[in-house]
Parts: sequence; structure tokens; C-alpha cells
Amino acid sequence: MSRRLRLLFTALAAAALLWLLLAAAERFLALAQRFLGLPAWLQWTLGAALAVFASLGVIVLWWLLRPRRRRRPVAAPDRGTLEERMQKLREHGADTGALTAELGELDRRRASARIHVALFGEISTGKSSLIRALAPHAAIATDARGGTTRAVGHYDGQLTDGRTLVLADVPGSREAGGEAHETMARQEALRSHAVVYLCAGDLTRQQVDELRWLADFGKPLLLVLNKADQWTSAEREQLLARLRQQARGIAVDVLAISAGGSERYKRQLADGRSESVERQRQPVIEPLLQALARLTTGGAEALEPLRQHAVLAGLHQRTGMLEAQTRAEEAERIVRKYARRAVVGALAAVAPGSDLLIQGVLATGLTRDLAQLYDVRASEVQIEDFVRQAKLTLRTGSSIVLAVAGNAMKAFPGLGTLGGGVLHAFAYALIFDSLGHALAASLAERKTLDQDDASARLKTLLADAGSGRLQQLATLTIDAWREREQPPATH
Ligand SMILES: Nc1nc2c(ncn2[C@@H]2O[C@H](COP(=O)(O)OP(=O)(O)OP(=O)(O)O)[C@@H](O)[C@H]2O)c(=O)[nH]1
Ligand SMILES: [Mg+2]
Repeated sequence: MSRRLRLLFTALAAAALLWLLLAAAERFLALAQRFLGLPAWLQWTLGAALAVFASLGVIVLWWLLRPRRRRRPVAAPDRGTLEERMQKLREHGADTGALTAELGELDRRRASARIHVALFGEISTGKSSLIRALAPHAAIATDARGGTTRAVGHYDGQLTDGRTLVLADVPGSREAGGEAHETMARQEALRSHAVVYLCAGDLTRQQVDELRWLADFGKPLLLVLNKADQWTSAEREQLLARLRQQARGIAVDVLAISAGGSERYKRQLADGRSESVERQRQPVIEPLLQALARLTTGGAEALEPLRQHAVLAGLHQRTGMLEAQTRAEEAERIVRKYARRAVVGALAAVAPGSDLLIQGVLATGLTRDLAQLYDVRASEVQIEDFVRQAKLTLRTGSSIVLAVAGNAMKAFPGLGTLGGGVLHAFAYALIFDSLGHALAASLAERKTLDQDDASARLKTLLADAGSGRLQQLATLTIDAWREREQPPATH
């Protein structure tokens, strides 16, 4: 729609709105006048009825707009779709080893029919100590220093009714620089049938977020306050009440235990010397054993569908990230290829003009290839339109491009030695690199060929004189020049 037509419509709409407002005001004044003319008893009755209606309206509005507690569970695709996506990724040279291994583990655990429970929580909340209490024969390291557990370990634990569980000890979260360990822990949590989330006091914001993350995947959760021996019973009850409040709708049960752990104390010897001795605290974990027994009454089979959903949902996210990364790498290759061709084209031009006229055929090819990479359907007309717009953006920005290219000539002396035409060749490298990156970023985010968005990004990139980027483009230009001077033997 043309600008003028849009203006006309806006003016018409504004006039209609004004007319409506005036009519409403007139009606209101007329009603008010009639209202004032009524006998007092009728005024009161009508006033009361209106007040009731208004409050009902407010209540309904609040009910409609109130913040929702219930969160939407994370989506999981079916297995076939996931496998297809992984296959496609492999065709593009991506390493999907970890993703297929996850699918294999999904099947292996289903076939084993054992119940898997992961312990989860921040560092030093007592996960390993709890494993020791649940599986007394396990050889396991615990320490007051955070970050003791570095890998996922599996141990056989026993419930009071004799059933066994596979317990997973995982690295603690929130360790400085421990992102890789945290990812490991989260993945193990998704693989398990249920999660015991350990904390040692009030929950921080990050802990609540972590619990929500697990709940969004549909994990059955037990929120467990460990180190209960550190509090008086009144304090413990207060803490538990707050935890129940924070975990409402998230955790199946909230309870307090003492995993035990060890403590050091000084012992006086008969000869007057003293020695430091380590002893195990007595664990108190019955409430947890009962909660685990309740949670797992239906056996592995009853919890399996939720577990499958969580693993597939996790894989969906991981596959998505690998897809984005693989595409970005492919986009980078495409942009380089066209930037190089543009440089070669510019070097071949007999007398480059002072105006930068975008090389239309190449720009069209670049746009088509990138759109295809991002699965964006774009007709030839749309692509031509896009290139025309890019040319316009470029015309207004050509002085900036030449200025950046001129500075690069000074900054990278290698360029200067190449002789005439290099300034233009480098400018073309900059133009195609900017156009390609602007378009790729826009396509990735908008999932459509959005001219305005891509142009805005192009403008920013054309003026971006980051030295790392210019260095790369200078190398590209020099290489293209050398190849032209000494054509490869195959030609
Ligand atoms: N007072 C008290 N201390 C405990 C209890 N359970 C564990 N601890 C102590 O807490 C510290 C951390 O215990 P770990 O079992 O190593 O904790 P973790 O969660 O496995 O730690 P990371 O592996 O580093 O994530 C140790 O010093 C334990 O002795 C408990 O019930 N009461
Ligand atoms: Mg540990």
C-alpha cells in the first residue's frame, strides 16, 4: 500500500473514532441529566445496581488477565521426526553421536525396567552423602568443598520394602565455571524416572528456576531439605512451610532429612596430645524412603511415559541447537564463497567506477542460497525485490564502505602492495560479507525474507570496522588476488 493511501486511511479512522467519542459523551450527559431528575430512592437503587455490575466486570477482567500459575510443559516431538532430523544433520556433516547415544540409552533403560532416581541440587547440599546413606556399600567421595562430584555415578539403593532403585549421583549445580557439569547433571535428571532435589535451606531464585525447569519437563519431583540436624524443630517446620509455598504445583512432596555426612572433631589423647578425628553423622532418611516408596508404587512401567517424554523433549532442544549451529556454519561457508566471487569479479573489472554498484547476479545467488538454507520460501520476484532494496541501502552507504575500505588499506599493508582496483575489490568483500551476515541473521530470527529487518542489519554491518573482521576480509582479498595472478594448474 502506498504511503498516501495509508495516511488517508489513518485520517479516516481517527475521524471515525472522534465521532464515536463525541456520540458517547453526548449519550452519557443525557443519561446523567435524566438520572439527576429521578426520585432519590430510584437514584440509590440504580446506583447500587451499577456499582454491582462494575465490580463484577472488574472481577471477570482480573480473572481473565491474572498471571497463570500453570506453565506449559516442554513440547516433545515423536521419535520418528527426531530421527529424521538427526539423519539430515548427519548428511550435513554434523556429529550427532551424543544424540543417538541418548536415544540408545532411552531404549536400554526401558528394556531394563529398573526405576532410576536422580539426586539433584546445588554443590555441597549433600547428594553424595545421601547416596552413601541409601546405598551403604557404595564407595563414594563426599567433601565439604563444593564440586566434589565430577561425573554421573550410578548406585543400587534399597527401599524398606526390599525393592531396589538405581540412584544417580550427579555433579552439583551453581559451581563457578561448571557449566559442562551442570549440563551433565540436567541430562541425567531428564533420563531418570524421578528427581530428588536437595537443598540445605531457603531456596534461592536460581534454585526455584532449576526446579521449574525440571517440572516443565514433567519430572516427578521430591523437594528435600537436607542437613535438618542443623535446625531446631521449630526452625525446620518454618523452613518446610516456606519450601512448600515455593514448590506449590511443582514438587510432589516436600520433606526434611539428614543425609548424615561426616564431621571432624578434636579428641584428647591420654598423653595430652590431641588428634583430629572424622566420624559419620547418623543419617535420618525415613521420610525420604517413604516418599520414594509412594512415588514408585506403580513400578518403572507407570513412570516410563513421563520419562520418555522428558528425554524426547530434551533431545528436541539439543537437536534444535545443533541444527542452528550447523546452519550457521553452512551460512558462513556460503557468505565466504560469494564474498570471494565478488572480489574476483571486482578485480576483473577493467575500469571500476567510483560508485559501488552491487553485483546483481551474485547478490541474487547469495540471497537464494541463504533462503534455501533457512527453509524460507522466496519467489524470484521477492528475491529481486530484496536485492533492489539492498542496492538502495548500499548507494546511501557507499561513502562509509569506501571509507572503511580506505582505512583497511592503511591498516593492512599487504593490501596496498596489490596495486590498482584493490580498494574496490576490498569494498566488495565488505559489502558481500555484510549482506550475507545481515541476511543470515535476519532469516534465522524472522524465518522470512524481511527486507526492512535485513536492511537495518546491513547498515550496521557496513559501518562495522571491527579489526578481526577486516583482517579476515583483507586475507580473503589478498588470496583472491594471488590466485588471479597465478591461476591454479587445473585451469
Ligand atoms: N550437618 C550435616 N552436614 C551434612 C549432611 N549431609 C552432608 N553434609 C555435609 O555437607 C558437605 C557436602 O556433602 P556432599 O555429600 O559432598 O555434597 P554434594 O552435594 O555431593 O556436593 P558436590 O558433589 O560438590 O555437588 C559435607 O561436608 C558433608 O559432611 C547432613 O545431613 N548434616
Ligand atoms: Mg557429590
